[in-house]
Amino acid sequence: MKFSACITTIIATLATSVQCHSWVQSLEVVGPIQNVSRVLRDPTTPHPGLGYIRAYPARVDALASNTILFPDTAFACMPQQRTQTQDAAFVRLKASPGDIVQGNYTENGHVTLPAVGQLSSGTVYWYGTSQPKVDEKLADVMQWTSDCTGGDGRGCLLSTAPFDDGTCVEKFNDPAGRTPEGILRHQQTPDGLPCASTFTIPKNVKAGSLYTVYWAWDYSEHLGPENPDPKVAKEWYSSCMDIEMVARGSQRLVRSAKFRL
Ligand SMILES: *[C@@H]1O[C@H](CO)[C@@H](O)[C@H](O)[C@H]1NC(C)=O
Ligand SMILES: CC(=O)N[C@H]1CO[C@H](CO)[C@@H](O)[C@@H]1O
Repeated sequence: MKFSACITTIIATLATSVQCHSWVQSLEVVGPIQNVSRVLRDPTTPHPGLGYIRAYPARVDALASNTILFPDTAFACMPQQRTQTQDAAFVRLKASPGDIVQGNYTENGHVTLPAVGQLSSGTVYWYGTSQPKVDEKLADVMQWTSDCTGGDGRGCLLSTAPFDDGTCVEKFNDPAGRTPEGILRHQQTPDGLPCASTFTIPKNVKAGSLYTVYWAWDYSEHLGPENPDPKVAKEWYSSCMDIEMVARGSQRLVRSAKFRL
């Protein structure tokens, strides 16, 4: 294989695992009354109106990607994202209770390169809580439900979406090995397009607080049907982020305030 975004490794359990990567590159309020510009932003520099994950390393880098092979025992966040820390330039999103937020992440070939026997590029889960833990476990988070009563009740499942949003494609030079669908998308958007999904911040989150959001991507099925044995490696990825909750109508919305009246 001439090129792959992924590196195939054999890990201790004798399961073949492909180390891929993706992470939440930016967050943006897209509703319900925001003026949605939907302009594609260069992810290597911060932009007004966009928010970023915890401790974003100020550049596009695999340092931002967190691979989870054993979701039953793993932390929800990578070490540098376990506390509510933020890069000075790549700031937190500001949003209000009830806002619809869009998160973007690059497909990095996980949609358009079938070379690894891909069955599905998997599912993305967005979870939210006002009571995050430094040692948050992914398995505890995954018990949260959309009615917010699941597991220990500290958080909610905000949204579930296919990783492949039907349009995303990375920029590539050589179409060899790409899926026909990937080649088609690339013809339509030669500069590439990130994958995106949205979630709604619950209306009862308090203005003035930090609301924590966990993005978890289950990519386990790309090699075939998922093995339920917790001792067999899976393939998940996560990003952890905080959103600064501000009252609606506050001056965060300089660029769109007139559309919110
Ligand atoms: C996020 O992704 C969507 C869908 O690809 C795109 O329309 C939007 O412009 C992207 N946002 C940023 C900030 O790049
Ligand atoms: C519909 C609408 O008002 N769109 C505006 C959103 O903001 C951009 C950038 O400020 C304007 O160019 C659009 O006209």
